Amino acid sequence: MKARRKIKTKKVKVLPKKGKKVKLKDSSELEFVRLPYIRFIGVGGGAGSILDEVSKYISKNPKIKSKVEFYCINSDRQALKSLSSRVRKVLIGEKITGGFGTGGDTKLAEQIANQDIKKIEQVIDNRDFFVVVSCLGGGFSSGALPVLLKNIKEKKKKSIGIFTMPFAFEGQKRMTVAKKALNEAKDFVNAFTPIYNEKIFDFIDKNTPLTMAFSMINRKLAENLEGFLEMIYLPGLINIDFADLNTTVSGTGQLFYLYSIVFDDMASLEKFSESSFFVKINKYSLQSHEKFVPEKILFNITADESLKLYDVSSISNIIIRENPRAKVIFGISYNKKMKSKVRLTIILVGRLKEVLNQAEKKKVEIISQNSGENLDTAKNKKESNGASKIEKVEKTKSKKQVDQKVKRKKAKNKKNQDKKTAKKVKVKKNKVGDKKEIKNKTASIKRTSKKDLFQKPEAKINKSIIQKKRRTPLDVKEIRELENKTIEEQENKWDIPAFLLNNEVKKDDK
Ligand SMILES: Nc1nc2c(ncn2[C@@H]2O[C@H](COP(=O)(O)OP(=O)(O)OP(=O)(O)O)[C@@H](O)[C@H]2O)c(=O)[nH]1
Ligand SMILES: [Mg+2]
Repeated sequence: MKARRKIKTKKVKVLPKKGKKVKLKDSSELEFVRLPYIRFIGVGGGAGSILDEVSKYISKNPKIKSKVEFYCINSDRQALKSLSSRVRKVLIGEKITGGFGTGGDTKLAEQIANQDIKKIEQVIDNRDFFVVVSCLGGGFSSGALPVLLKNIKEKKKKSIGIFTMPFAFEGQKRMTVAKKALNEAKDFVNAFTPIYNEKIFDFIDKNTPLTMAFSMINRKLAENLEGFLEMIYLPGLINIDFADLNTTVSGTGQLFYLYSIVFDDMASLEKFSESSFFVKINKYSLQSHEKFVPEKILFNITADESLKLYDVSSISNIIIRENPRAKVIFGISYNKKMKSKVRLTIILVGRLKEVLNQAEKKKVEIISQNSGENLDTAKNKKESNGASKIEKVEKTKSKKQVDQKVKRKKAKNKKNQDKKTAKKVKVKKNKVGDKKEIKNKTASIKRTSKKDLFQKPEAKINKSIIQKKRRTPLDVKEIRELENKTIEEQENKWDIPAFLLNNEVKKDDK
């Protein structure tokens, strides 16, 4: 019998150590590719219920169910036991709480989370991207959350947070606990989204039982997350993948909003967007983004093959209208099952207007310190340019470069000047013949010119900043953030196709 020839396959590693090996159907070359997994981690009882609902939803979607994992961390054994086997359970602080909840004690939650840090570390081991869910206001959820997030950040992994805020009827104290936890947590996540439980009243009537109301909130979240996972994991005609997600969320403490909406047809999508897209979407969702400025937008359109370029263009225009200068990554997926329906999944990452304004103010201060101009001049200069905030960040950097260039030019001019003077001195030397005096002059000129040439212009700038005003750690942090942001922008990973930039496809032109 003939021996079967061995077919050689090439191993392609996307992320070396992570994920399970997945066999691709249509390529013998790329037979083994490791898919990066997104791991969901719920913190506390409410988050466990949410992940139970989300995992139920996802388990019905064979295309993505094997690509996500669900974990729940809690001190309450009973609450963990009530979850389905789709969610892996991690019991924390058993020795201290005896397997019960913390009874609203955030300090106790923090203490047991730190004591059981090894268990938490195991949950974040061997994955790089986490979606952390927590229902703020509760003891365990509010106290243990920062411990988990801090650990993720220290390990230089990425996380986005989905944090629910309590109902008004739960009392002021719970809201205060929730706000405090949110404030602590946001410095450790790349981006977070607050979900206002209270907003469910916009969707339910008076007779809806509480459990049903919670279930509705959780289901809404599950629908959005399903769209999000499909966008990341399913191949598209224009594909959005994990790397796009990574780029979109990079940064610290940003706000993000996630929506996945199915429209009956293109006409209803267009009708939806007749007035402001955000105002509409705000009404539609449990999230809230008054005063939110999206700086990065990742969106995907799923439709059947009849989707027209014009449709894509008009959807994009609707989205971009909110901030035409936002960076955009977009994808298109075909799905025969959609028939005339259109699904729009969108992630908006940005900051509140006032936060941006504060950052802007700080930038002007830094520029004025760098250039020695007074605040008003620096501000006027920036404003007269009429540049966008994103452009302004770039300008902060280019301003530095310009300063350096000017200094270099000055140094060069001085060198030339020195040479000329040296020549003149030489002539004089020949004429007068006073060798000693001339030698001293030349040496001193050479000394100063060398010193000038080798003195780094940046060093001068920094010195001047230090002399003018001692920078606080906050200043340093902000400067660092600015620099990171600029670098990110310069990576130029973003592609806005020409037809998306043409914002003027108006209805009347149709
Ligand atoms: N959206 C949503 N919110 C929930 C749900 N269950 C609880 N919550 C909210 O979450 C808050 C915190 O509740 P839990 O998560 O049960 O509290 P915990 O963190 O386990 O706190 P302790 O039991 O005190 O340690 C509540 O005040 C509710 O506002 C849920 O199923 N869905
Ligand atoms: Mg609990």
